[in-house]
Amino acid sequence: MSKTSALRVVGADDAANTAIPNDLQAFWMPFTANRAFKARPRMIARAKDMYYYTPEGRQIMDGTAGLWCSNAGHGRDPIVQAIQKQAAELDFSPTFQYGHPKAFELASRIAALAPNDLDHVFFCNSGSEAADTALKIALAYWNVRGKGSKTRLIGRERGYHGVGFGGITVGGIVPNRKFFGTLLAGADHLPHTYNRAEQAFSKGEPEWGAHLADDLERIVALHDASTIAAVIVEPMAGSTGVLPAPKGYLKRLRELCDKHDILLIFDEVITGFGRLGAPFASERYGVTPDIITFAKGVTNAVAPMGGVIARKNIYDTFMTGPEHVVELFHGYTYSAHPLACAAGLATLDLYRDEGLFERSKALEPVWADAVFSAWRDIPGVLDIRQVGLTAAVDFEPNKGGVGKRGFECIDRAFHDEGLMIRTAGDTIAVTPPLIVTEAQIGELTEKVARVIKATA
Ligand code: PXG
Repeated sequence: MSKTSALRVVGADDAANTAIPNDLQAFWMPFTANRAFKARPRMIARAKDMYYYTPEGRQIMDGTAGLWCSNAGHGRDPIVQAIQKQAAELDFSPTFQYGHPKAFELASRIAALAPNDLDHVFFCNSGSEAADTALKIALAYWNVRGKGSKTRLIGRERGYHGVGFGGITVGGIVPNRKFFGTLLAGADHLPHTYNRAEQAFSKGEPEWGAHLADDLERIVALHDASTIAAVIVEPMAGSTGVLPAPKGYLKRLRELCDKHDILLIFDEVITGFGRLGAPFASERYGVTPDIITFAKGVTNAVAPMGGVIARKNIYDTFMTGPEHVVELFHGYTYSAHPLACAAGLATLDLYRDEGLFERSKALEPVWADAVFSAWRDIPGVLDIRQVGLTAAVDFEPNKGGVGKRGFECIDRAFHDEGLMIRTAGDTIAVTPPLIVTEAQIGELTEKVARVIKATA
C-alpha cells in the first residue's frame, strides 16, 4: 500500500482551506479516542473570530477558545500580519549565545504584566515545557544556594501540569500517570480542593476549603522542609473540570511556603492572559508566587510558546560565578522562536488595545448568571462551577456508563449544535474567547443546555 496520503481537494479557488484528507490513519491523535474520531470525524478547516468552520463550510462556535488558548479569537489580522512579516524578515535565529530583539522586547512586556518582582522570563514552547522548566529552575536554585537536599516537588491531586515527566509527577490525573512507570522520585501531593457537598453551585471561588492548604504542614512534618524544593498548583484547575481555588486558599499556601522556605509555583498556563479578568490570576488573588508558568494565550495560540517568569532573587541567585560560564544548563532550540515572539508582541498589543482583560472582568457577572440560569434546573445536573470566563457543569452519567454521556456531548455539540466544548468524564467545560458578546454567551449556554438534555 502506498504511504503517500492522497488529498481530495474541493473547490480549486480555496484549496488550502478545503483539502480533506481521505486517509485518517497515519495521524495518531493526541488525547483523542482515535477510532471513534476516525469513524465520525469532527474536522475543522478554518477559523475567524468566535467561529470555526468545517471543510463543508458549517459554522462551529468556539466554546473553548481552542484549548483554553485563543483568547482574542481566531484569525486576528494584526497577529497574522506580524507573523507573515517576521517569517520574511528573520525566520530563525538561535537564542543560545545569540539574541534577536523581539525576544528581549517580549520578555520585558511579559515581566511588566507579571506581579511584583517577577521580572525575568525564560522561554520554551508549551505549557508542558514550562512546567518542567519551572521545576528544574526550582531544583537548581536550591542547589546553587547550597541547599541541594531540597529536592522534593509537591503537586496536588487533580492538578494538570502538562505531560512531561516533571509535569505528570506533580500532576494528579490518574490516567496521565499510571501508564508511565515510577515517574520522578520524591514527589508528594496536596489534596485537591473540590468537595461537592460543601461547594456545589458556588458562583466564583467557593467559601469552603481554605484549610486544605494546611495539609502542607502534614507534608512538611513527614518529609521535613529541608527536603522540599517547591509546591506547584494551578490557581484554577482547568483540565479536571474548572476547580477554582477556595477563598483564602492561595494566600494560606503562600504563608506556609514562606514559613518553611519552599518556593511557590503558580501554573498559569490557562489562568494567564485574561482568563480570570487580570493579566495573571496572581493579581486577582493578591498572592505573589516565586515562579509563574505561562503558555497558550501568550501568542493567542497562533504560534507555540510557553515560558516561566521568575522573581528577581531567583534570577540573581544564578548570576554568580565566572561571567563566561553558562548559568543555567537548560533551554530549547526554539526558546523565543522569532515567529512566536512576533505573535506574542502582536497579541499583547491586541489585548491592550481592545481591553480584553478588562472585558473579561466586566463580562464575568453576565457569564456567571448565564451559566447558572441555563443549566441549574436541568434534571440530573449535579454541580456548576464558574470563575472568570470559565465554567463547568457536572451531570449524572447515562446508561452507557461513566464518561459515555460526556463523549456523546462532544459529538452532539459538534454535529447537531455547531459548538466546540471540552469534557472531563461527565463534565462539560466551556471557556470562550474573551471577545465573546453577551448574545453569544446566551447562545453558547443554550446550546450546552440542549446537549445535556439530549444525552440524558
Ligand atoms: N499546565 C496547565 C495548567 C495546563 O492547563 C499545560 C500545563 C500543558 O500545556 P501544553 O501546552 O503542553 O499542552 C496545560 C494544558 C483540557 C486541556 O481541556 C487542557 C490543556 C491542554 C489540553 C486540553 O483539559 N492544558
